[in-house]
Amino acid sequence: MSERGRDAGEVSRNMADAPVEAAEWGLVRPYGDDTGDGRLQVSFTLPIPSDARADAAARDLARQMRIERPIVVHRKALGPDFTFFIVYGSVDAAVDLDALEVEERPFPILDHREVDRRVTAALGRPAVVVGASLGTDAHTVGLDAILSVKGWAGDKGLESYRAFRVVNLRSQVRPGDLVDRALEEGADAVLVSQTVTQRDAHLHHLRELAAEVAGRGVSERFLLIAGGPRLNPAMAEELGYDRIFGKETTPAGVASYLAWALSRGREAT
Ligand code: B12
Repeated sequence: MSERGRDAGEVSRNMADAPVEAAEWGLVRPYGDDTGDGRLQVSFTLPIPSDARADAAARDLARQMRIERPIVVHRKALGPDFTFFIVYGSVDAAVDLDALEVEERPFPILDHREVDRRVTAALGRPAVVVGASLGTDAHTVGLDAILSVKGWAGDKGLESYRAFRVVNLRSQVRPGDLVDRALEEGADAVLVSQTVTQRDAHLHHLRELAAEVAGRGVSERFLLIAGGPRLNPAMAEELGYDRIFGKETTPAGVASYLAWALSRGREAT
């Protein structure tokens, strides 16, 4: 229930009322042809051949998802036994923007010079950052985007800061080996990347590392940070991490977080 005392569930089932209610109540619905008409498209794959029955199956699934008047606008065979669909339709669900809880970023985005100044003031030396792509995951591009000088989208990575000494262990690193190396290097922060989410492999690997760190009693020695395209920052506490970064993370965002987190409780400014 929002502060305005209205619940998105109270919205009329009559789609013709939707734009009016949206305007009056501050609710938003998907936009297709007109504001608030609730039109959207969804995509999915079904394990069936691409034929007329497949269209009917996709529409039926969409109706069960409360998508009204579903139309299959794209159907493509993925081999003989699977079919990919894009279905267009409309929903009467609405979002009450006032009722949403969104975490504000607790740290400011700093420029290079300020990151260098704060980390050096806090530690009296460069911070040691040890990074790896964990477990069976062979993807390194995301990790390199954050760590290497070349960075991401014109934003240089942590190696370009005076404030950080970066040790990049690359991919398929076992949790135990990562913790060994982090301790050997005197890491202030351990940064791990997870890209593959099949069968929740990413969660499994992240939990394994968190358990290894906790099991060895070294949780206080370094910050534990994870990143990847399908990770949600809200999962940090549940997974036992200090911070989690999602898709489109910038190196500056990570550097700023490190400057903030490493100087908390110390004379940094
Ligand atoms: C390149 C690539 C590969 C390359 C990787 C090469 C390399 N050295 O990294 C190769 C060919 C090896 C590969 C292999 C596989 N891949 Co691949 N791959 C991709 C691809 C095309 C691009 C990924 C990428 O580089 N993105 C660019 C980077 C910059 O983006 P990013 O990873 O999201 O990183 C950003 C953020 O997420 C964040 N971030 C990421 N890591 C970290 C870490 C920290 C600490 C922080 C702070 C932030 C952070 O910051 C980055 C910058 O913003 C994607 C599809 C796609 N278009 O995304 C598939 C994809 C990731 N791969 C996929 C799959 C399935 C595989 C394979 C399993 C295929 C197979 N059957 O063999 C294997 C996996 C092997 C393994 N054991 O891991 C799937 C994953 C599906 C899933 N969610 O599980 C994808 C999505 C393709 C698909 N649509 O199916 N892959």
